[in-house]
Amino acid sequence: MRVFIAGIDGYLGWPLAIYLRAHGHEVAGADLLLRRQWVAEVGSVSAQPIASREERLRAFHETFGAALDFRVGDLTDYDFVKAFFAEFQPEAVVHLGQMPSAPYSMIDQAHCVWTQQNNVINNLNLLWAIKEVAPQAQLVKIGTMGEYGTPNVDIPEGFFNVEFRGRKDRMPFPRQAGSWYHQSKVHDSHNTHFASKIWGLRATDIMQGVVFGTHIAEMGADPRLRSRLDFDQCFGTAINRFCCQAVIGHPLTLFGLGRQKRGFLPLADSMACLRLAVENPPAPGEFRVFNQFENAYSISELACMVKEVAADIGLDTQIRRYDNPRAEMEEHYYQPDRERLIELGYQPTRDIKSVMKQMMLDLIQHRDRIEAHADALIPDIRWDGGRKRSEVIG
Ligand code: USQ
Repeated sequence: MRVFIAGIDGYLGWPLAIYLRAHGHEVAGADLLLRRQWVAEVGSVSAQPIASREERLRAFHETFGAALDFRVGDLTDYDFVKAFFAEFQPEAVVHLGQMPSAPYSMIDQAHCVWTQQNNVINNLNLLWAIKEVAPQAQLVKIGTMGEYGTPNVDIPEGFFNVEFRGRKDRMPFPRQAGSWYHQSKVHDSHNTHFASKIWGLRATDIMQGVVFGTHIAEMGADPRLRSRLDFDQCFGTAINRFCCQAVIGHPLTLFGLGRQKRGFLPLADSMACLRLAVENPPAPGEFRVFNQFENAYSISELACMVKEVAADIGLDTQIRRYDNPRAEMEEHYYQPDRERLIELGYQPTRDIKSVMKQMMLDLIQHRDRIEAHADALIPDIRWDGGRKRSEVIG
């Protein structure tokens, strides 16, 4: 299948290009290389060194014996997107090309507005380009479990049956996002649903949990093929940050009570699920929603797992509570469904501790890079728009 990857240089986009090519698909993609700039802007680097675009392309060619059409371009530039689609004629478009950080979107007015402008407009451009150039192609859109928030009821996959004043309907489940970034994904969900309804587009909206991991088997041993791994307060996410903290002997940073629950999944599971979505498209006009995660865990449960795995490889780790820079519930009910991908064949990785161990073994080799940017580990971006470094509270 011809698969276009929007955001092909990112944490998910680059591994997906390798994974889909290794599984027989033809891949092309675009990226403006912004993730590299954002991480520098917040004073950090990828813990794993990553190759330049040119080196990545050379390594891809040598590994797969075929060139990769990876262009530097802006997805908010409609002419660029439309012309690329007209040439490549995608059968599936996987949209991973957005600003993905909740804290980054909360920095100030400019970061909030830029995030929503970039994310909402580039998704609209992909929808329009599919409609105008490749109307049979499926859009596989990365949304987030965070679109739902943490309601005090079970979370279905996108839709639920409602009975109100004696009448019944199947309706979108409420979205109650927790950051300007998560809000941008809510707008995308609404726009994508609307586009599939009016134009008969095929779309899968993936409500993905927090992804963790340093590599996938399909990358082999070539260091030029490996993925980035961030640990700063904006682009580093919970397990990735904890593993980086463990390898430099920094306390694991639980925010607030640490009893917040989220869905998590290894990078390899994310790749497998995206492939399942691509290879099993919905019918024309169908807008389907998949909740994509291996399992739900509390943040303190994960920190304890990281501490235990770190001990196995001789690392002594402390867990500390920091005052929470975010406005979020720290203790809540959390019961999201996760059936649709299982029905398509998803087999969740059960042994997530071995993924953590592999990560730490990979990261130990880059301890110096993390230590040199350890300042970026402590959050100071506050949900009220202010800046104040979090302190240890327990
Ligand atoms: N947290 C800590 N300590 C840390 C980092 C995070 O306690 O050092 C807590 C946060 O307070 C939050 C939870 O862990 O309650 C998750 O935070 P996160 O930074 O790992 O993830 P989040 O900001 O929710 O965003 C990430 C990705 C985003 C994706 C989302 C999926 O950056 O692109 O959409 O995960 S989800 O969380 O399901 O919304």
